[in-house]
Amino acid sequence: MLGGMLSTSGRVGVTAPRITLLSAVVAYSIGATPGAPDGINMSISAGPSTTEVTLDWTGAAPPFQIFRSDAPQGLTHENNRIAETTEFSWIDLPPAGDLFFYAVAVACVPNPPEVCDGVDNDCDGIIDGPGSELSCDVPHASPVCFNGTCQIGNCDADWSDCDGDQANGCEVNTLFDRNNCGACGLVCIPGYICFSGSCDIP
Ligand SMILES: [Ca+2]
Ligand SMILES: [Ca+2]
Repeated sequence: MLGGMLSTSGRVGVTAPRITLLSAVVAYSIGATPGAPDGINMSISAGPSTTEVTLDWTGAAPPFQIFRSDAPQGLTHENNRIAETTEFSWIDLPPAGDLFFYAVAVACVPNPPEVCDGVDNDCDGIIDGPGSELSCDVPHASPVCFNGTCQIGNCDADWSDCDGDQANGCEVNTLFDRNNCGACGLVCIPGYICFSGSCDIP
């Protein structure tokens, strides 16, 4: 994934070489869609010195950010960023005696505010974080941001989503819609109108 997206894959856990032989154990891939490949394939190896590890990767376009943490959770948080490079390789000198996880990601380009679009706009490591739903315009509803799209959270009072279409929000006013009078699908018989949510004589 290119552009401003925090694109993280090739996450590999490795035991610091002073303790055991290098063991690349797990590769993670997350991004806008968890599990989706982002085009970066990273490998990790011991050396060149006995205390160093070398990361190599292919795919995507620089600049890249390098992350290191002793836990896979939150690996790509900015606090774990150890370097930025335009190369496709990085030699790291990790502290001794721990298991480390590495990630290489396409560098995030900050473009706040955070909006609901599947992109980490403010580069805080959280895609579509709290507040991103404020960018949504979902008619007659309080919006939520889900999987990068604006969706209906709750309909406003007296409005309903009768067609299941998130894009037009809660499109029916059930107080006055004779095809959805009081609730979706409640149709007034011919000659009646819908008034205050009840079918009534005109
Ligand atoms: Ca976003
Ligand atoms: Ca709808």
